[in-house]
Amino acid sequence: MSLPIEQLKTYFNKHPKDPSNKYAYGTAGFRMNATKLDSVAFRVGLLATLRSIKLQNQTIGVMITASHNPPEDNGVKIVEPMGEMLPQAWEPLATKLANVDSFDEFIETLKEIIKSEKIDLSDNAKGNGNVILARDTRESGPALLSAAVDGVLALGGSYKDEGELTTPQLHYLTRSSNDKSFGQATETGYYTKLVKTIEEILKIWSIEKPLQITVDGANGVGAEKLENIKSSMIQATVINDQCDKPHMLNVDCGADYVKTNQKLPAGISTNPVPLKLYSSFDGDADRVVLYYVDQDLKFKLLDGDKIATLLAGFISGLLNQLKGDVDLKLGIVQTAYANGSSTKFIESTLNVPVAFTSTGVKHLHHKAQEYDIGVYFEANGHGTVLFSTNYITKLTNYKPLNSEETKVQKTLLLLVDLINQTVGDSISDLFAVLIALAVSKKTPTDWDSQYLDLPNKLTKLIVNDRFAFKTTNAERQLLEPVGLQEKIDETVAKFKNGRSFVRASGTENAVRVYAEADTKENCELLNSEVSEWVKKFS
Ligand code: 16G
Ligand code: ZN
Repeated sequence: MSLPIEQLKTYFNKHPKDPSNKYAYGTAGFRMNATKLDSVAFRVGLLATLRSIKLQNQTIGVMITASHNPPEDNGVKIVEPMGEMLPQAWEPLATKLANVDSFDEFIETLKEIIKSEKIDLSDNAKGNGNVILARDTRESGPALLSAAVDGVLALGGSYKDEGELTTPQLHYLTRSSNDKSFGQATETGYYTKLVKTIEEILKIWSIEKPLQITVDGANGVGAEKLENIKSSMIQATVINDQCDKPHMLNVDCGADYVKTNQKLPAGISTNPVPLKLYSSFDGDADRVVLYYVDQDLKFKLLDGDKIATLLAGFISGLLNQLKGDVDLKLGIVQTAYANGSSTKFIESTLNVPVAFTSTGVKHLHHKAQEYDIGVYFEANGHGTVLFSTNYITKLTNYKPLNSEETKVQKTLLLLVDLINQTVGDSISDLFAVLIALAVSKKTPTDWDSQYLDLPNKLTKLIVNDRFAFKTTNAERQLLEPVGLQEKIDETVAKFKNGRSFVRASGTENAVRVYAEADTKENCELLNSEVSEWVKKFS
């Protein structure tokens, strides 16, 4: 097959690009106001098809979502055959293809990609590409999904429209379409695998009380999908579940709202039950945070850092119960946003090494793959636990010394099926947390009291040029504007337990300023002093 020029032209003209729009494949794909995304979705569909042809027609995923962004935004991103993010080397290709204006430049760019990536269009014995697509509940979703489908058809590829799914479900389906051992490649297959695993673990530990939780579904796709997890052992009550009202998506609710504002979402805020555990998903259900109110109705957040420490502590506790030889490397991956107290707790109490990466799941995910058990979570609740092949082999071959060890061994192996191995997943992370609490007989308060978060404040500044802010050391220090880091260091030194960093957002035209210190007043003061320096240097 050579490029079907006439066919490409017809589709190209159907999805015109406004020359004044500029696009960049950012931290999580293209994301912006949905009205500007039609031409981008078409081109991403096309690029996903090329990626599939390059990878011998393995299935590639395309997800239409803007996660926790407001309802009027949308986005589009590509998922690799094993459920990972698009390799970084392809991001500039996506950006270039999204930005060309004329049809001639478009064809020129396609030819360049085909040449530089050594894509053999003539070898189409297996097909002309295979793409599976899904979307969240946004109003703009169906049209953008059709535009992406046109991208697949323009190259004569095959596609499957999975309709509304959570982002992690699309990752699951992409992976299981290529890797049969991962699970049945249907939405039902996703639920069956999860429910079966949860029930097995509960049975091993003779837990008879169903797992109970109230979940704020952000009025998004996660709310709808959670309802499909049906089991006598799971009692999930979903609130903010109006997925048929897309204008309410993420409005006054959802994981990002709760984490950013450090307060209860709509639907719970007026009548929280003290000491009861609650949870919030984000708009595409790849982030989860939990929380409760204490006896004095004070809000207590259990964010991504707390989830990481709970799960790492749970897994290492189980491993320690095996007295035979299981030498497995456990590590936690965090970003600069991780609360300083969590890092200290992990290193000095859990005795687990911590690695830092830049913000964005792709960075954390790759780092986590260096361990046998790689626990990664962003403070915002996005993360998962990755288990290596070595982990599975060692534990499968382990000879338990007694019945207690058999329970531990089985549980450790079942965790691989419980926790989504492709990407952070609100649903599976939530159940991993509930199981860790149930098996280790911990209350939300026990979990929360492992360490006390340092007061922290995150603010956003609009600057002339956010690209002038260049960071190093996992975004914890600034290289440019030259001289600004020295000022931040001098300011931080004035505060007890002070820490602050400044980074350009990867999803918004802004710079973010983070500060933590011993008291609420001090972290606010530190944040505002650093912000003043940022303004002076921009
Ligand atoms: C994206 C990232 C998220 C990160 C956020 C940071 C993925 C799938 N999502 O939403 O992990 O925390 O960007 O946004 O990687 P920022 O760069 O605007 O601060
Ligand atoms: Zn999300």
